[in-house]
Amino acid sequence: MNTTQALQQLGVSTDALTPEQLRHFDEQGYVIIPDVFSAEEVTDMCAEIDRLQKIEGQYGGHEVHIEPGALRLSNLFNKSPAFDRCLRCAPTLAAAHRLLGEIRVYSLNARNPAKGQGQQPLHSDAPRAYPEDWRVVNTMVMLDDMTEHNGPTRLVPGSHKLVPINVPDVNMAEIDRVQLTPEEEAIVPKDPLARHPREILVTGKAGSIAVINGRIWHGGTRNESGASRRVLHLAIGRRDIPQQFNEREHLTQALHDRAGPAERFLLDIEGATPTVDDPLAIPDDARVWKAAEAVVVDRY
Ligand SMILES: O=C(O)CCC(=O)C(=O)O
Ligand SMILES: [Fe+2]
Repeated sequence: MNTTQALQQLGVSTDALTPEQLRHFDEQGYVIIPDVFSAEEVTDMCAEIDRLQKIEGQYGGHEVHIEPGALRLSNLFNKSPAFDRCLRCAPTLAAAHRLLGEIRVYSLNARNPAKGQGQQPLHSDAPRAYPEDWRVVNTMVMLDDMTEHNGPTRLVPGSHKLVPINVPDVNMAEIDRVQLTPEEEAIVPKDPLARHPREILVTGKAGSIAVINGRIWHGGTRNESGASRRVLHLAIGRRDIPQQFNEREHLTQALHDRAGPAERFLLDIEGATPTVDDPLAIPDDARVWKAAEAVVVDRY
């Protein structure tokens, strides 16, 4: 199996994005697409998020990192079949295959900032070893309307071509520190929590998605209104980059049994033996979202 075959088997068309959408994604580093998931699909996924968040509470997200002020969940493919449909999210998979070549799931997380909270440092989700080292395509799947008031994602258009900043430590793979030249250092925001002069807010109706190049400078913002803002982060990685969440090591019998060949390929669980009885077991403590360090060098 390879990515082309897997996408074909899943009925995902590689021309799911129009030439105009592809151009926007290449040049601006993101594209917003309405009506990708139906109202029924959104309702189904929301019900599962609410159920899981009641169980996991403040430890939600512990498999990757927790974030005070925002409810998170991770390991969602193992926790509910409601999210299987994300493996057929055509715009994300088509954009990822085109940018990254051979791909697999990087992670599937959920995030919902609480009232008055949720401002994240402006960051990139992936580091780079060289300028065109594209590693991750991420997606904000909007399960509530995302408005200017309930903590929308902010991003800086075109910044995927700049040095990655404040990459979460869990995403660094083989890279110890992000290296940047003095010229690059000069453009790094001094206060990563502050509004960037060129940032825009990503908004859309429930069922819309925003597909982003994982290098784009982005982050969650403060939820001013307190209205629910459930978003899934469907992240797809280049197949040779370690997954943010290793699906093979966390495989449940249920996911193993229901996944077809193309889904097993995309999750990279082909031939894996399920070892986890209860994916909802809560640990005693969990790590908090943290950015990796950066270092200034003459050249890289
Ligand atoms: O949920 C959001 O708006 C963005 C979250 C994000 O970028 C992250 O947690 O890495
Ligand atoms: Fe992010």
